[in-house]
Amino acid sequence: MSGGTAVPLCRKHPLSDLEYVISDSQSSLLVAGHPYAETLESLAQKLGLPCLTLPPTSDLGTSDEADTQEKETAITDWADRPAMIIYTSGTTGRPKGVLHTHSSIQAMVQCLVSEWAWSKDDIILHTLPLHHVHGIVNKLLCPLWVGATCVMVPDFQPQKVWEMLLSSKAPVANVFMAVPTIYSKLIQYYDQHFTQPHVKDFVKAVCKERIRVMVSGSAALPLPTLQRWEEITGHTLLERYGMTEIGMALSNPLKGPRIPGAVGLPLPSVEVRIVMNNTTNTTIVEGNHRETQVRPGLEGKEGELLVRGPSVFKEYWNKPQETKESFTDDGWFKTGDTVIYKDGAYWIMGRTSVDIIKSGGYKISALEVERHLLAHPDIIDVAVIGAPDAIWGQKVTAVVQLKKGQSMSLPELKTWAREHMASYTIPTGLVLVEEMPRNQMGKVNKKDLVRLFFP
Ligand code: MLC
Ligand code: AMP
Repeated sequence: MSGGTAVPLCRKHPLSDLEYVISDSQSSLLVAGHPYAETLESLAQKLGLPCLTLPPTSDLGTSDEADTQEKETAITDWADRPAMIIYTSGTTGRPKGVLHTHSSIQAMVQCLVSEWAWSKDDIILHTLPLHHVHGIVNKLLCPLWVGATCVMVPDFQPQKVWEMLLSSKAPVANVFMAVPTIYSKLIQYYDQHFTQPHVKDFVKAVCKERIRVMVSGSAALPLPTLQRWEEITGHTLLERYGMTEIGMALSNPLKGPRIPGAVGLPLPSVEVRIVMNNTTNTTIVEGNHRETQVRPGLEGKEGELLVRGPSVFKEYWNKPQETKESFTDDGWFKTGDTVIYKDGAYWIMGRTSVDIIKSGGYKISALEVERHLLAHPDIIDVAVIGAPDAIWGQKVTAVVQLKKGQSMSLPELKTWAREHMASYTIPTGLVLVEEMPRNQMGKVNKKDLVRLFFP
C-alpha cells in the first residue's frame, strides 16, 4: 500500500549473498525479524541503510489493538506497480531479481485459490523458505488472501512435521504442500519409526480423514515417492509445475484423475506452447486450460515449454537484455524446461541446460558454484554437475582437479565452503581427477561427466 517493493531474503544465505541481493535490488530499507536483527543491522550499517528491527513475535500487539477499519487506498494504479522481487539463479552470471507486479501476484494467487479451492477454514502447515514462490505465494499469500491459517514451521524436521500432522491439538492442518525431498524425508522417518501395524493404520486414518489436499512441486516427483506416499497416507500427491518467473503454470486437477509422473494441464488463463528445442519457430503443441492442439506428425515430441499469461513476471530487475532474451519476439516466456505432451497431459523431461541443478527443490547454478570453488587456493579446475539422487533429486557434485601434490576430502571442502556459500549450494559429492576430462574440442561435456561418474 505504501508503494514499496518487497525483496524477501533467505535466512540461510551467508553475508556476501545477502549483501549482493540488498545491493542489486537497490533496497532502501532493511526489515529484520527479531532473530536476524544482529546480522542485518551490521549489514545495514556497512551499506549505509536504515534497518527496522521487528520486536519478538510474543511482543506484537493483538489484532484488537490494530486499526481494523477498512481504508480505501489512494493508489489507483497499483496493479502494474512493482510488488516483489524474488532472486533466482540462471545459467549465466549472478542470481537475477525476478520482478512481479501486484497484478501478476494477484493472478497467481486468484488462480490457485480457485483451482485448489482455498477457503478461510483451511489450515496449512508451512515448512518452506519464504524467499521463493512456493513458500511465499502458494503457501503464504494464497491462504492469507482467503483468510485461512498458516502454521509456520521455519525449520523442516520430519519428526516435527509428523507430530503436527498427527496431533489433534488445534490448529489441525488440512492442507500440505512441499517439495519432493520433504516427502522423501517424511517417508524415511515413517519407515524408521512407525513400524507397528496399529501406528501405520492410525497415520493413514488421520491423514485421510483430516487432510483435504497434499501438493508436490518445484522439482520432479519420483514415482516411488508418489506411490509410497499413497500407501502411507492414502493421498495421491497433486503434482504441479511452476517457476519463479511465471508462478504456477501446469497442474494435475484437485478433483479428477491425477496422472503419476505428469504435471497435468495449463491452469486457467495460462497459455503454453511446446516448440522445437533451439528454435521457437516450430510449434509442436499449443494449449490452454480448455484445449490442446498438437501439430500432426509431432505427437509426443520433446521441446521447450513457452508460457504466456497474466502471472508472468514483468522483468529481470535492471537487466533489460536478459529480459529481452528470455521472451520470444511475440511475448512468450522461454522456460528452459524440456517437456512433452502425451496421454492428455504435459510431462517435464528435465532442464534444457545442464548448468541448472535442482537439489531439494532449490535451483542452483552450477556456474555460480564453480565460481566459488575456483577461489579455493588448491583448486585449478572444476566442473559442477548434478548427480542423480533419490531423495534430493540431484546432488551438487564437484569434479575437481587439484594443484599438483595437494589433497582434499569432502568434509574439508564443505568446511571451507561454509563461509562463502549458502548451505544448500555446497557440494555434497566430490570427485577428484588427475585432469579434467575434455572432448576433442577441448570442452568439458557435463552430460558425459554425469554418465562417466554416475553410470
Ligand atoms: C544437500 N544436503 C545433502 C544433499 N544435498 N546431504 C546429503 N545428500 C545430498 N544430496 C545437505 C547439505 O549438505 C546441508 O547440510 C543441508 O543439506 C543444506 O541443505 P538444506 O536444503 O538447507 O537442508 P535441510 O535443512 O535438510 O532442508 C531440506 C529441505 C530444504 C528440503 C527442507 O532443502 C528446502 O526447504 N527446500 C525447498 C526449497 C524451495 O522452497 N524451493 C522452491 C523454489 S520455487 P548441513 O550439514 O550444512 O545442514 C520453485 C517454483 C515452483 O521452484 O515450482 O515451486
Ligand atoms: P525456480 O526457478 O526455483 O522457480 O524453479 C523452477 C524450476 O523448477 C522449473 O523451471 C522446473 O525446472 C522445476 N520444476 C518445478 N516444478 C516441477 C515439477 N513438478 N516437475 C519437474 N520440474 C519442476
